[in-house]
Amino acid sequence: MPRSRSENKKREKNGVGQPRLPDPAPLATTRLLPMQLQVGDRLADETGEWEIIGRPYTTAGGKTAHVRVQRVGQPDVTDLRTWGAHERINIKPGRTEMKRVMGVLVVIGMGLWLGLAEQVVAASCPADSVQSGTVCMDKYEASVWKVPPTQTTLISKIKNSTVKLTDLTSPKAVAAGVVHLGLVLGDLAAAGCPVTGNGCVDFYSVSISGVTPSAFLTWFQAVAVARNSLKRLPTNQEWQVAALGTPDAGADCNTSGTGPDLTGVRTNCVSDVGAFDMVGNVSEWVADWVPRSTHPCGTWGTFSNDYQCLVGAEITGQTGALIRGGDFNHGAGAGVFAVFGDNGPFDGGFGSIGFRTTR
Ligand SMILES: [Ca+2]
Ligand SMILES: [Ca+2]
Repeated sequence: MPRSRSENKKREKNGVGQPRLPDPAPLATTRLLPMQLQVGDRLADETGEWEIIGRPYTTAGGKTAHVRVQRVGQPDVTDLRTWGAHERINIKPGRTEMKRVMGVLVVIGMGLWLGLAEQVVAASCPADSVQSGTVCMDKYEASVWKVPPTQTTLISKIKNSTVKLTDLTSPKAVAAGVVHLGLVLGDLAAAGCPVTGNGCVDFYSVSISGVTPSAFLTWFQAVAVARNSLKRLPTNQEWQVAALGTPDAGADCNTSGTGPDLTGVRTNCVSDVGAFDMVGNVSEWVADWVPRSTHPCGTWGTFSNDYQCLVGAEITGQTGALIRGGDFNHGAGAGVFAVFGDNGPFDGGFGSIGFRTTR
């Protein structure tokens, strides 16, 4: 960091080569890297004053940093802030900032300066996901929940990826109308999230273990609930690289069952990066649209026994939306290469098609 003239003068007075202990950070504002932000820190901009409510994390190979914030005094107003990982952010002194300054003073007293302002903390994904290349991929197949807008704390936890199954199923949440959906045909639409996704605002996807993954949903419903959780569907490529290394159809993954297992119970059905159930259980919508494929399916030839249903092009009706991995009933045809382009984004009538999200 360039030094100011006055600081250089002070250094000269102290003698060249004598490292001078820096002044403690002023309390008016402090400039930090995004990854140094802590829950409770406050920042102000033209939209008002905001408090950090989640741990910062990075994407784009550590180049971009994100953190959840909540408007001070309005816990129902949250936002996701994004900066370049090396941008400096002005924060206002809060409880955590006082702690941070006290910590610095103690260090100075010991004759050490840790250079906290320059320290870069290792990037990490929220606990509901795994780092897969440049993205944080959900660890588990998605489950969809209706959460009424009165449940502001719960919604904040969903948006910052800290929600637990016990939060969603507590007597208080159930009494407030929180309900798990995507379990039978039509339940999402009946509850207010139509197959078009239009107006689907009180429904959220989460990545948690020990729960039936949601299905019976269209691509539009999937992207709407992902959006509401500040997430999205992975692209075909993002899904592929997160799936690599998952055992092929067999005992490890649910590929020869009668319905989906609870998320994460197949403890060996894990990919190289740590994502569960990317082979079998429920097939998974991904982001990409394609011309809707014709039948019969093709094959991968000697490369793989997985389904290869991305051939030809229907010229009437819906477009195609890609589905990956195969489901609980696909047997050997399930696998990390299994691909289906023969479903349109409105095909939401299946208990075997779900999704997972990323950010
Ligand atoms: Ca799956
Ligand atoms: Ca296979």
